Amino acid sequence: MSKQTGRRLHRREVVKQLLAGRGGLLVVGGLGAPTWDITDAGDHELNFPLWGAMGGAAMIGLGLALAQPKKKVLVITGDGEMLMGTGALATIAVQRPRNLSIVVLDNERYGETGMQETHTAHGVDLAGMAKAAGIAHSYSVRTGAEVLQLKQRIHAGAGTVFAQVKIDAERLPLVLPPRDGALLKNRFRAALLGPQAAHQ
Ligand SMILES: Cc1ncc(C[n+]2csc(CCOP(=O)(O)OP(=O)(O)O)c2C)c(N)n1
Ligand SMILES: [Mg+2]
Repeated sequence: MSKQTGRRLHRREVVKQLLAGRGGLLVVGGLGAPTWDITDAGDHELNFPLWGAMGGAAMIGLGLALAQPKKKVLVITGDGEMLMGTGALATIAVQRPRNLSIVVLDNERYGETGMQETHTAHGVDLAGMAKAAGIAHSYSVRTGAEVLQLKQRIHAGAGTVFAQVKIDAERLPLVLPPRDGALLKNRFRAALLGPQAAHQ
C-alpha cells in the first residue's frame, strides 16, 4: 500500500468547518464515511445522507441544484464514490449550476470497505479532471487556509465549485444518521418545501 506523505487535513474537522453556520445549505452526503462525517457535524433536516447509490452523489446534487436554483447545494463525498461516477463531471460542467459545490474527501482509499487504495493514491487528479471537463472553479485543497477559501466560494454561489480535499486516511467511529430512507426523504422535503410536501 502506498504511504501518504506530509501532514494531512482531518476529515471531520474539514466537514465541521464547511458546515458551521450553514444557513439554508442543502447537503448531500456520499455513502459511507462522508455521510458519517456530515452527521458528526450535527444531524440536520437539510442533510440528505446516502446509504447506497455509490457513484450517484454528484448527480443527485445536480438534480437538486437545478430544481432549487435559489438554494445552495453542497455534495460531500469520497474519492472512491466520485471515481465511480466521473461522467457526472462532464454533465455538471455543461449544465454549469451556479449553486452547486462538490467536495471530495480524498483519503486515497476505499475507507469504508477496508482501506483499499483508490486510483488517487496513484496520482489520478480529480480536480484536474473536473477542470478539464469545464468546471473552472476546481481546486486541490491541502491546508486549513484553503478550506476557509473553499467555504467562502461555496457560500458565494458564484459558479459551480469542485474541490478535491486531501485528507488523512484515518479510521473513525461511525456516526450514523437515521437509516430509514423514507424518513430521510420526507424529512428533507418537509424542511425544504413545507410539511404538505413531505409525503408526496
Ligand atoms: C455499487 C457499490 N459498490 C461497492 C460498494 C461498497 N462500498 C461502500 S462504501 C465504499 C468505499 C467508498 O470509498 P470512498 O468514497 O473513497 O469513501 P471513504 O470511506 O474512503 O471516505 C465501497 C467500495 C457499494 N456500496 N456499492
Ligand atoms: Mg476514500
